[in-house]
Amino acid sequence: MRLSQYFLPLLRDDPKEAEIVSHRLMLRAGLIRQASAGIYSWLPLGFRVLQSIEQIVREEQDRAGALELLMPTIQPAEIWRESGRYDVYGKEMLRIEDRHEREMLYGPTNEELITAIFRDAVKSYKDLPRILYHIQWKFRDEIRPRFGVMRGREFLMKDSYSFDLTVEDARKSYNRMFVAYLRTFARMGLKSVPMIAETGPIGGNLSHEFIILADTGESEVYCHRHLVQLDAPGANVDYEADLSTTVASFTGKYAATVEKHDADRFVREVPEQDRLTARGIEVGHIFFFGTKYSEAMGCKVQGPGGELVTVQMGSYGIGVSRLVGAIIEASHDDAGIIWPQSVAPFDVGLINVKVGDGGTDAACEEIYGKLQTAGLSVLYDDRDDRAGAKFAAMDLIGLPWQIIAGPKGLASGEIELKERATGARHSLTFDSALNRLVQSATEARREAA
Ligand code: 5CA
Repeated sequence: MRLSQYFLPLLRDDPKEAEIVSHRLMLRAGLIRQASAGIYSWLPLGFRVLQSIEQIVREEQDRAGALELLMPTIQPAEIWRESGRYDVYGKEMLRIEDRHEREMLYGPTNEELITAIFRDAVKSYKDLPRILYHIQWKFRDEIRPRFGVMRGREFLMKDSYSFDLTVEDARKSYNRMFVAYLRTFARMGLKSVPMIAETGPIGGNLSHEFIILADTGESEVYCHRHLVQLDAPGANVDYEADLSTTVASFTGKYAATVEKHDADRFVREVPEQDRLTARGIEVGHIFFFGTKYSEAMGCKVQGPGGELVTVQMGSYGIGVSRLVGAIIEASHDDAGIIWPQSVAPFDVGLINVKVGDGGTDAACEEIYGKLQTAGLSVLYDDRDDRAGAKFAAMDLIGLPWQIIAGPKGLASGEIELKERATGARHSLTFDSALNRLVQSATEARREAA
């Protein structure tokens, strides 16, 4: 992509309304624009990141055996009356009346709709277990939308729903999603810590929040330091196998959000030097709520002995749009964003230091072509602007690599390769730079399906 033909409205100054660094950088780097409080448009650069994140989430859901479908954003009120949540949900739910005066709503979550679909389609235990998911916009009329996409009113969520015959089977589905979540966040360069959490309006009595530690996190969290050091399971994880020991290694030590925190237990169970009190961002939340919805909505199947069994259910959410902010919170410096390559909008930024200089222009065109032929995504800064301004813009938008090409280096057959994360710059031939870039891209995509 040529920057001269792209749509990348950068802001020089920090926008006043942005309280945290990710919100500031998302506005400055031209990723989003606010449409109204807590509701955002995704500009081309931001949309590319959102889509990469969505794709990683999708691949790990598929790998865990979940099946993708797509439910609408608008739902009928009736099913929420069936579950009993229509009145309970309160002002957070955006209620709409259509032209026939039918009560509708913009879905804040989808337990009711998926339960209705499953109930009407599945009659036998032979069609269990199943995990269904979609990636769809949600609306919650939060009292205080803030921090940009981190606490929006309209936001993109991946939500999965599991259907099992027994509590024991449901626990297996829960474990599958638990492991898939660890892998999903790790692929985005994030270290997530699962923590016992409050179930709130979704219900049930077993739930884990997946927390990214960051100073600007909304919630206070408490955990054993060792949990932060654990590595996520590898791509070869067998989802058909018993995952309970893997899950146990992540749940065996103290970890709780402030709502579930037990100060006495924390002190009793965690040696002083291992007690970690920090702030965290909730990027995912998984729930087991048994028959809460299936009972209320009559979602039953015929069991092996012909008896009717009420289906055991769980639901599993990931904040897809929130993750864009969370990744920036975890990975930035004073100059701007530092994208992990797996979610970066482009692999590499090519900076032509002297646009208008025949030799430099021709060399950059050739480099631009070769990078693309090698399968790399490139943002080519071919604008006639000061070199300093170009460097600052490229640092701000945070692509993992930069190739800086100017007449001096080119005269001796070299370009400069800069790694955004470390700031390290090396003068080398284009061919060696290309090798390095291809290797880095291959590593970043190693786990892609
Ligand atoms: N139905 C369940 C699981 S599918 C559910 O709705 N869970 S949730 O309420 O915890 O939301 C799932 C995830 O969506 C959260 O972990 C969080 O990452 C994200 N999320 C929730 N509210 C917002 C919001 N206002 N803005 C951005 N992301 C949000």
